[in-house]
Amino acid sequence: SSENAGSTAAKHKAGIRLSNDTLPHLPPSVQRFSYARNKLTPGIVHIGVGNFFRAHLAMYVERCLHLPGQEEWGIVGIGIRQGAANAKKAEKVQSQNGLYTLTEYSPNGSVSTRIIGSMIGYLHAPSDPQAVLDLIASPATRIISLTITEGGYNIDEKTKEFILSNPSVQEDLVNCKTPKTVFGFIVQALFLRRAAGLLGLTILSCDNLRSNGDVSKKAVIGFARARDPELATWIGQNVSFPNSMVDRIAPAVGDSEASRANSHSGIADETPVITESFSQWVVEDKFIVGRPSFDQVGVELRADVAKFEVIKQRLLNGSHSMLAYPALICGYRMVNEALRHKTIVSYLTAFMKRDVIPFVGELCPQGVDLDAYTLSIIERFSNPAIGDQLIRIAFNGCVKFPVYLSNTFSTLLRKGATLERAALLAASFEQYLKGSDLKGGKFSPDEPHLTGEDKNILASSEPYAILKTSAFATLDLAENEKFRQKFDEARTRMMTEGPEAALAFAAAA
Ligand code: CS2
Repeated sequence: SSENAGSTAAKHKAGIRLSNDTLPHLPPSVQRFSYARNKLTPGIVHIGVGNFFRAHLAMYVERCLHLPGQEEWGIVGIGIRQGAANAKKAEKVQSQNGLYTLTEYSPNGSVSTRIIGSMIGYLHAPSDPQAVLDLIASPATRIISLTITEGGYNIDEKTKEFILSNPSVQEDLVNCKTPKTVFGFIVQALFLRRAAGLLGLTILSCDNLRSNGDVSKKAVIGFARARDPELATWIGQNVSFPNSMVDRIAPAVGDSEASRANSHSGIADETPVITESFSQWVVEDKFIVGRPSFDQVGVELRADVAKFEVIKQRLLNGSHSMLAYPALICGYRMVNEALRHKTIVSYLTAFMKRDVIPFVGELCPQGVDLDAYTLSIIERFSNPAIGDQLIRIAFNGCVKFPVYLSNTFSTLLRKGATLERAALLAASFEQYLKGSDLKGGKFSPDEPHLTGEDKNILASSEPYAILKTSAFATLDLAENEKFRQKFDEARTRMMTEGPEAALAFAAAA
């Protein structure tokens, strides 16, 4: 779930440009919508218009718009971040009237491109905060959806509370009418809705968090309570927060990905999105003032979302993180490239079959075959067409581990189970932070959520510094003698025999 929709330099201008005007002239191989786009009105305001949103929620809404009576579910995207690059992105999106191509690559090699028209507007919040508040506070808006990344919810991993002391939160609490943060905008808009006697709405998180709806509620109510307890009570009664499990791999789109997609489509899209053919969305049917006909377009509306989340985060996202660091250290840069190696496949399979599955027990949703799920993850990661980047997955490990891996690791520790793979993850994360692999290659580690304290520990010569950072908070790895020993072994093996040998050893453990 990254926020880097439009980082495509427009090198590949070959092909027709994309806008309302060129729609009738697009290549016939590209699938186009058949609804009347000019009849759509905004019912959904989406914050965080990255590739994942554009490949997932916007695609499901696109399908809905082809059904009768769905005109009121157009989406307006909101870019919340400051800065020239983000203002530029807004310009690109607007220059294409919010249209973009979604190119899907299936594991069997077939490729298809469709135009997505569900995003009918886009606002860059720092350029016009009032327009954003007016939109969310308008009667037509019934859903605020979010893809603001795992780290965007400002929740303390230990206390599970919204971090009120965060300086940008404090600033937004003082300047309520001119917010800058996601929750500042949401709460001010809800304040305006309440003052105008309007209904509440649904806040729909589409981020990979445990209980993403409950976490969103914590954040919104936490902010609101600090501002005005009565408003917080009103929100508690008038706003619903469905939990959801989201799944679709959407790689970063740089120049090469963009030109590959564009040369397939024949369209010079400034903001193309690429993805796999697979897509899944399991969501609680808790939409307090209505929703698009998601149930008719492949979305699973169910009460047991938490179980799907456990399986997906521990197996898929967990495997992604387990893969990214050792694979980068081996010199690989693409997910599918790493998966061509048997050792890596057996290491990931061992992680899923020995470290995760034996311990999920009744957390597994009924009817889900975990062996088949494991195989499908390997197949999806191996898909050579999609070209997913290890560096995308490695990004922000410090926020991802607590969501994707800490349950698994703490269970392994508690049960006295095999720690070799967990230890290799920690050792390779340490090496990754140095920005170089063990083959002489370099990359730029990106860990925006490492705290000042983390950086001090890492810069010190303290033993087991990496295990003491917030990436592994709550696990107390540095205090665990057995873990320290496995960590030392993994590190020594990686450095002396090489990362492949360390992987082979971990795969067999
Ligand atoms: C990845 C996810 O960023 C990551 O660490 O694991 O973006 C993953 O691709 C999606 O959750 C797939 O649904």
